[in-house]
Amino acid sequence: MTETTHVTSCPLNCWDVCGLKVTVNEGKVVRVDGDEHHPITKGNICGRGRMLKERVNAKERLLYPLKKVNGQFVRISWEEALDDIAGKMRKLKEQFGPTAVLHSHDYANNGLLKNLDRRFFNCYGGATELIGSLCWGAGIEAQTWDFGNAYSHAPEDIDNSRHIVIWGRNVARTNMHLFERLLAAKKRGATIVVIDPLFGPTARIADQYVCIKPGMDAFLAMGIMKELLRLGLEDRAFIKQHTIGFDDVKQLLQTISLAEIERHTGVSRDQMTKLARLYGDRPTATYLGLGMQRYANGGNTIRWIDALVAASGNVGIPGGGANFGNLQVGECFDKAALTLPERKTASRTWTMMKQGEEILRADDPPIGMVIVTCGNPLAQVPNTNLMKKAFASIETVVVFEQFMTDTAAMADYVLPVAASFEEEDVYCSSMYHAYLNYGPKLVDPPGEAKPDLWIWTELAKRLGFGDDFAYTREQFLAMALRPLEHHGITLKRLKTEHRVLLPVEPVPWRDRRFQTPSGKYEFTSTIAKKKGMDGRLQIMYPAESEESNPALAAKYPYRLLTIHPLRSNHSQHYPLIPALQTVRIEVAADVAAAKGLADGDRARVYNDRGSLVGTVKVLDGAYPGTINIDEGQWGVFGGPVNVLTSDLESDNGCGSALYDCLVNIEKVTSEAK
Ligand SMILES: Nc1nc2c(c(=O)[nH]1)N[C@H]1C(S)=C(S)[C@@H](COP(=O)(O)OP(=O)(O)OC[C@H]3O[C@@H](n4cnc5c(=O)[nH]c(N)nc54)[C@H](O)[C@@H]3O)O[C@H]1N2
Ligand SMILES: Nc1nc2c(c(=O)[nH]1)N[C@H]1C(S)=C(S)[C@@H](COP(=O)(O)OP(=O)(O)OC[C@H]3O[C@@H](n4cnc5c(=O)[nH]c(N)nc54)[C@H](O)[C@@H]3O)O[C@H]1N2
Ligand code: SF4
Ligand SMILES: [Mo]
Repeated sequence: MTETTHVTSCPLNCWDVCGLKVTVNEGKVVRVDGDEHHPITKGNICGRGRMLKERVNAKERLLYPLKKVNGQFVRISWEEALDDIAGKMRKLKEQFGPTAVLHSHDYANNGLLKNLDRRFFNCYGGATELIGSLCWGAGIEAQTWDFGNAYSHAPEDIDNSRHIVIWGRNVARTNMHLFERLLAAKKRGATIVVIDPLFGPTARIADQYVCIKPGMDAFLAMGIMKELLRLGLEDRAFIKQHTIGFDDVKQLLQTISLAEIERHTGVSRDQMTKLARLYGDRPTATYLGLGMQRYANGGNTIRWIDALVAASGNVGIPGGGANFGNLQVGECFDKAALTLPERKTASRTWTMMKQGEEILRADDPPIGMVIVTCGNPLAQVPNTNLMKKAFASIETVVVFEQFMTDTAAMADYVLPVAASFEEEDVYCSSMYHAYLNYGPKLVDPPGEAKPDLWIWTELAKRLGFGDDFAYTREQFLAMALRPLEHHGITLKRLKTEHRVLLPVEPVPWRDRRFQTPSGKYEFTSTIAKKKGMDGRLQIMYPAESEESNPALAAKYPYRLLTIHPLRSNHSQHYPLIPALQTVRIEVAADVAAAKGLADGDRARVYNDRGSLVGTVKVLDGAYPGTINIDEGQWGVFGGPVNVLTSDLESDNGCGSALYDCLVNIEKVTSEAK
């Protein structure tokens, strides 16, 4: 048979949503390359995308439905698996109502049809659902309070920026096509600033690197704002005509001195003055990452950075923006047509962060079953030891998976699902660019693995709402794309052109019409006030810090970051890359000196929640007292790092505090076998 090459999309949860070219031979994926015709990603892809070939072909793929009997998995038929699960769901609903079933999920796959999970649970009558986000929840809510929504500028708009501030985004590692644009911007003379506690490859290309104490970015924004006002560089016309609450900001700024801010952030007054001049010399673009909002004060931090961008007149102008997420992309589709929210009759919601605690506490009704899709919560949700206890307490754990992850290993039923290139879908993300990529089905799933949608359909039939799933994938896609028809965007066009640009505003808020209740940019938030909160910007510290909890800081003096791995998308690539299968503990130079640690030493990192052993690597240029362990490691390889992290929610209730974590570290001289 001859090879054929097809244009498709990377489905992984990532800023970039690259266009791919996938070569197939004899029903197998034999090569994954970049699609040079994709307008944003232009043929360049990362190793994680390239390794989708190894992932789909891996010998470790799950091939058959499994049921745990006396602690061991045994192969069962799909009939038996589906009948058992549907039977238990029916019983739970009769006895307790539909919220006795928990749907635990994340966003492992950017396919639009992955939203059909919600259709299933809505038609079932509801379920206990998870709200908020481990990933970016604090920042999205913060921007919703400030602007009324979270919108970013189009990638090309960076060409209009005089200065570019990369604030807590690990661009070289997580957002490679923004990194390419940064290199080009630097070449044409734009200034690049990187604000991050860790000195990495993005900082290496910066004109100014600001090494900040973790969790203290709001203070830096305050310091820059104080200098901006002292130098008279604020945009008075914008503040006057298009904002509310600036007097509250000025008042609060008077209560804190630059000396205090220097002490809190580790950033010098000179650097703040320089940054104030740069923000005043418009247009300055700010690219916020997710780093500094994964703290108990994360929402307030993003709001202070937004406030700085707004006060300096960098909102709604080409080359500016407080670029965080781009929810315009997701708003293009008719998600209600896919998910049928009106079918829900009962509802209970918990935040993503608190699922462990809530499972253990729930009694009205208790959780009788959890169904896990597109996620690996026992590695990725904070406080793993609590999560394990919670999952162990549930009578029936069902996991739809491709691999035997830490979560699947705990399941009572594991249902094998299709992976990349094994099902038709369309792909986009509300993170960076606004292209929608078409992804045809290129190969069959191995063994008896099935698409998630097939499983929902079979369960729906058994539970009496099969009619709601009696549509083809194309029909479902057409439902979701309907609002785009009057822009000339149809599935047919997508199939021929491979990708289309969604109708989004490239320079959000250009018309100065904000989606807040007042229609203005809100330094003091009406939405927050309506929720019973103060609404003004605050002075706030991370929860695990010398300032908030000195006793804890005395016991656990080091700050633990757990950033995203370079070579893996969260936990997904670890089983494929032997070099990744150890825990690497990166420590700032002062930590190494204090604890007598050198590269290659074994060490144990611990706090009251858990402990982890790994191999030390000393970091250059990291903020003193900082330790990093990349997230995503599997239990069998010594992970996950979330045994150490806290399940606290962010200040605005919607995000995680994954990086708000104090630990101690000790050298390990002999390891128990
Ligand atoms: N290689 C790779 N790429 C990915 C992913 C992956 O798993 N692997 N995941 C994708 C997903 S789902 C997401 S959400 C994105 C995340 O994309 P990023 O936001 O770039 O990723 P993070 O790893 O969260 O890293 C954030 C950065 O914030 C810094 N940071 C931590 N705390 C602070 C702080 O208090 N202040 C400041 N200023 N900086 C801080 C960290 O040092 C790090 O450089 O990446 C996407 N891309
Ligand atoms: N400590 C720490 N923890 C973190 C983070 C951090 O920075 N530090 N980052 C957080 C962030 S930003 C995110 S987005 C989350 C990510 O959390 P998760 O999404 O839970 O992480 P993944 O490892 O990508 O796990 C996804 C699982 O879904 C499976 N999967 C892939 N495609 C499909 C599919 O089509 N159907 C089904 N049923 N399953 C599929 C994969 O095999 C994989 O096991 O992790 C969060 N956790
Ligand atoms: S993981 Fe991200 S950067 Fe890598 S190929 Fe996929 S979309 Fe592109
Ligand atoms: Mo994420």
